[in-house]
Amino acid sequence: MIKEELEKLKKEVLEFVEEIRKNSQDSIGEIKKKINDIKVKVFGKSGSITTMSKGMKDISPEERPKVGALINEVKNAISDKLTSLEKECEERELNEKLENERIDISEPSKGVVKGALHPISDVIDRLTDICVSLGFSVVEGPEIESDYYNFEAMNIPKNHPSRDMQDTFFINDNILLRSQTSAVQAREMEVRKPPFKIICPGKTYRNDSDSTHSPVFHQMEGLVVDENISMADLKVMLTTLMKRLFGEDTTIRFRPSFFPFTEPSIEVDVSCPTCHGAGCSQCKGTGMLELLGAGIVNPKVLEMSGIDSKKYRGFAFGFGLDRTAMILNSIGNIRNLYKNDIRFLEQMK
Ligand code: FA5
Repeated sequence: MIKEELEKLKKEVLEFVEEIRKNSQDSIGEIKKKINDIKVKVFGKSGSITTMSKGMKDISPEERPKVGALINEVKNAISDKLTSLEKECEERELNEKLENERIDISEPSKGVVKGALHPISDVIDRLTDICVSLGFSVVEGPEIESDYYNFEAMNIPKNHPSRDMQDTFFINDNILLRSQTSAVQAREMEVRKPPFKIICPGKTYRNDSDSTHSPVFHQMEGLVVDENISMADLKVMLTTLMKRLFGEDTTIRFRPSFFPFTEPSIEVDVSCPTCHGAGCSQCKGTGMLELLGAGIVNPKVLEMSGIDSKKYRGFAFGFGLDRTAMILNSIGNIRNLYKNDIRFLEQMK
C-alpha cells in the first residue's frame, strides 16, 4: 500500500518537474516558486514524505526496514530531481544575466564630459610656469590689506591725488581691499635680501564696472631687485614674457606712463592676437591692446622697505590677468568671466 503511494508520489513529482522543464515561458522567479511549493508539499511539516516517515511506527517491525529503505529511495530520487532542476534554473539565470548585461564594445561611445580650467586660472598657470622657468619665486599676499602696504609704502601718501587712479574699497581708514598686487612689493622687500625675483598672482578690487573693468579682477605683480638693474632688463623680461605667452610673432609697444612707485614708468601694449595688428572689434581698430603697467622701482620705495637704493635697483610690472584671458580667448566682455555660465566656459576649453 505505502509502496504504491510512494511510487505514485515519485511519478507525480518527476512528471511535474518535466512539465516545468518543458514550459520554457515560465520566468526564473516562477520556476523557483514552483520548486519551493513541491518541497513544502513533499518534505514540509505535513508533506507526504514527512507524514509517511511518521507512519513508520505503525508498520510491523519486519516490514519497517524495507519501507524505510523505499521511503529513502523515493526521497532521494525526488531530491535529486529537484536539485538538478534548481541547478538548471541557476544556469539559466546566469545566462540571462550575462545576456542582459552584455557590453557591446562596438557601440559608439557617448563621450566623456571633461572639465577644464577657468580662463583666468589657465592664464595664472601659464604665466606662473613661464616666470618660474625664468627664475621667479611665487608669493602670496593678503586681499584685505592695510593702507600702508597698498598705498603709503608704494609712495602714495594719504590724501595724495594719485590715489584717484584706483577707486578703492575702504573697510575703515586703515584697512582696504587691495587695489593692486603691488601691495606685496613692500611686504616682500621687508623680509627678503636682494637679489630676488618674485611674482604674486591674485585677486584685486576696485570700484570699477564696465565691459573691460570688473570690481573684482586679477593681477600678477612681478618684482626683481638686484644690482645694476636697468630699463633694458625690464624690456627684455617683458618681451620674453609676452612672446612666450602670445607667440613669437607678437609686437610689443612700450609707452611712457606714470606710477608713483616706479620711475620711469611705462605701459605695455601687445599686438592684437585676433587681427595681428590690422585692427578689429576686439582692439577697437587700434591693432594693439593695453595689458600692463611697469617701471623701475622708485628708490623711495626701496628705502622705505629697508633696501639700500644706492646699491640695489629694481624693476616691477603688474599684469591685468582678466585682460590677458580676454585677449587670449577673444572675450569681448569681462563680465563673462564671472557669470559661471557653463555654456560660455565650455567654449574656452
Ligand atoms: C597698477 O595696478 C599697477 N600696480 C601696475 C604696476 C605694477 C605698475 C608694478 C608698475 C609697476 P593699473 O591701474 O594700470 O596699474 O592696472 C594694471 C592692469 O590691471 C591694467 O592694465 C588692467 O589690465 C588691469 N585692471 C585695472 N583695473 C581693472 C579692473 N577694474 N578690471 C579688470 N582689470 C583691471
